[in-house]
Amino acid sequence: MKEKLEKIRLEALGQLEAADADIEQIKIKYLGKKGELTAVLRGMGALSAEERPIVGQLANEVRAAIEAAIAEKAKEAQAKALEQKLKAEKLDVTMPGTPAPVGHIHPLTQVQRELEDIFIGMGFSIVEGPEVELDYYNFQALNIPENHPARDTQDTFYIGENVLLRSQTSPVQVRTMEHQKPPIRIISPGRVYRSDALDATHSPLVHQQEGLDVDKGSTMGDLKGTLEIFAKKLFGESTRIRFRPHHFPFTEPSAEVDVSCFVCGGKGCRLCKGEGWIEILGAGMVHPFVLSNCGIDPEEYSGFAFGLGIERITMTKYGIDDIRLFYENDERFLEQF
Ligand code: 2U9
Repeated sequence: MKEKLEKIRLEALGQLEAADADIEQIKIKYLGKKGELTAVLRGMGALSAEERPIVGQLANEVRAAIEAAIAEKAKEAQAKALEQKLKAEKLDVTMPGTPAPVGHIHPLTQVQRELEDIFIGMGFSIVEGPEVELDYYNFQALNIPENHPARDTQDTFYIGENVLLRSQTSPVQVRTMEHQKPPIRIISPGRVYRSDALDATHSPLVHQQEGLDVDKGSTMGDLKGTLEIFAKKLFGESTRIRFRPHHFPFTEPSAEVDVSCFVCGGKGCRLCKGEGWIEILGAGMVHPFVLSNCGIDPEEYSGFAFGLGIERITMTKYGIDDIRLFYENDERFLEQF
């Protein structure tokens, strides 16, 4: 019996020495219910009263030795597994991060900000106002009579009897003149809505920027000077402007303003359709009725105003021929700006 126990100790400890020892299998083989050491212990009943305690103690020593060796082996295995895990998951924090795709400013916003910077540089402030407007501010206060075609529902989105989606940002200028005494020098960028079907050159939603200057002695010369500087800063120093007589209910005199073509310098090309000039905005001296409607005495003050479409300016500047490209969120288009 003692030899058997010694043999089991040597065999078990020897197997546990192996690098790839299967700890669980060794535990079952020797210490399990049907294990070799368990079998010896079962045979102890046949021993004499003198031998039993001796063999019993030896058997316990062998069990303890095997259990200790198993525990040690398991600890090593755990340590080894942890070391391998740490190695596998090693993170080099000095490695460069994975760049997240960063978006950028939409071309319409880029142009709006460029226009704002130009006019801020000339002393204008930026003012915004509601897109859902009252008929009064969008038409009546602007000297646009009841029967004017602009008021037709085929041109304007009505929400209620006298509530609509603004068709121009002029209401912002009216609201400003109602509660601010001159001098006033503002631009009002923002969305405006027209009941137009979406096609290559029309959109029910477009972005506009209007300007208003009201002061004592504000003249057409001030208007021309302001717009000339604007045109040169936007389209280049050699750009010239010209005024063509026009009519708007809210300005008198009114003009449509062209810039000399920045591609051919005025000789005529595809962009300017051979004209040498490109229309970019409308302007004029604020109509005295409009000043009066806002509580400003036209005998004491005068003002000029202008309005431009940001899509139109952007399409002209970048040679874009379909307005829908601005709204379709196609990255192949947007990433070019
Ligand atoms: C007040 C008084 C006068 C704003 C003006 C225009 C001429 C004009 C269009 C250009 C392209 C709108 O986006 S567009 O379709 N605008 O031609 N706008 S004068 O005149 C005002 C504004 C407010 C109180």
